Amino acid sequence: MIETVNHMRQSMDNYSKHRGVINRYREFLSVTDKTPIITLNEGNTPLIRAERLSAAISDRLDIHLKYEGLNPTGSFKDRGMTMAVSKAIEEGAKAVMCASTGNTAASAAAYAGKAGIKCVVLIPDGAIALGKLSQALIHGAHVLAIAGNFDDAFELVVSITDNYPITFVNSLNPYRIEGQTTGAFEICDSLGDAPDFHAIPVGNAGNITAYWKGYQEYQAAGCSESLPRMIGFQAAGAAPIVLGHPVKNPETFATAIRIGNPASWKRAEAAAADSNGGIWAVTDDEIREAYKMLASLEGIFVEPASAASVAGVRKLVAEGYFDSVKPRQGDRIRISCTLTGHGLKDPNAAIASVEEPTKLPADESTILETIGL
Ligand code: AN7
Repeated sequence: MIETVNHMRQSMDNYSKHRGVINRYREFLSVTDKTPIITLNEGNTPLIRAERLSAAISDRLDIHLKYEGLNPTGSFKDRGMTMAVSKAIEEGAKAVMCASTGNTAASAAAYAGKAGIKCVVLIPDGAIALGKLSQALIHGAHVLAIAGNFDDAFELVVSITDNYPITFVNSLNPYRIEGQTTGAFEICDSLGDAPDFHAIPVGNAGNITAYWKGYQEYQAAGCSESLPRMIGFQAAGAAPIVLGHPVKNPETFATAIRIGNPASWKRAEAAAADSNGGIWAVTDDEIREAYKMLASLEGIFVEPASAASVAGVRKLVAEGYFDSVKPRQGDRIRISCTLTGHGLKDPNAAIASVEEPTKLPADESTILETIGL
């Protein structure tokens, strides 16, 4: 009985504690008492110490995984969308619009639904993961699949939202970036300071921009002491920043980051340069290997784009990048990796990366023989 009561008290406590990133970090965000807060209780995602993964990659690394797939719509986009939609409502908007490789669409659709306004999303036809498409549709967005890629969709949305009364909620909307700074705040709160390095996938380059801004603001406010070196990773077939020019027909199985002309290109380069980090490309094979390692070694199922951060850390280890680095504290280099989206977003990518299930008759002895018992 007492145990039950204690358990109930504890869960009520948890219930009241986290009410989304705006409530938790409001002094860092452009909100006032008048801002209506549209939240799905995003944020507060776990930072998971990845002992088995670290051991498999390098005994000099202490890797921490920020599992953003546990946000309400299954990706980091919710941190920015709560801000963008709350501010849109404050400003009297009746509709929001975005271009998307899938996750922004899913998040915008959910928050617009919660706010009771219209949502229009432009997606590249046939090039977004099934889970994301299902989300945008079930939340009631007007989903337009265009004959073109993300970059084409993005240009159209910029032009339409510039000229018509519909609020732009891609990450060039400054409130999106503001909301996404909270990922960095949470990591500092979990670790007690910033890590030595922060690894992150780069697509449209909003998130690396936001994390770097967040780390700097937290340090300036006296909430953390240090700054991490930002290390970003693009897919090799969609690596405009690494190549130094836009990619006309970007290709990668990590469809979330299949982007050839990132909107926050310059700010991503600045984050890498100013933090003494960098931006590199990882191949689809390297991404796929990291994707499987996360699932099998840590029990964490991410979508392919998310695994680019871990693939990148592995690649830099192989190149000796960390060899001359001294850990700021302790004897291992502390790295946080943003795992941007949940693996269930893209079940087809998982199925395509593994063996088919073994088909057997419903017969015990055959089963025992097959599993070696
Ligand atoms: C899982 O949804 O651009 O560098 O339209 O979904 O901030 O763009 C998604 C991007 C990484 C890259 N991982 O972040 C969109 C979209 C996942 C993503 C990225 C995305 P940015």
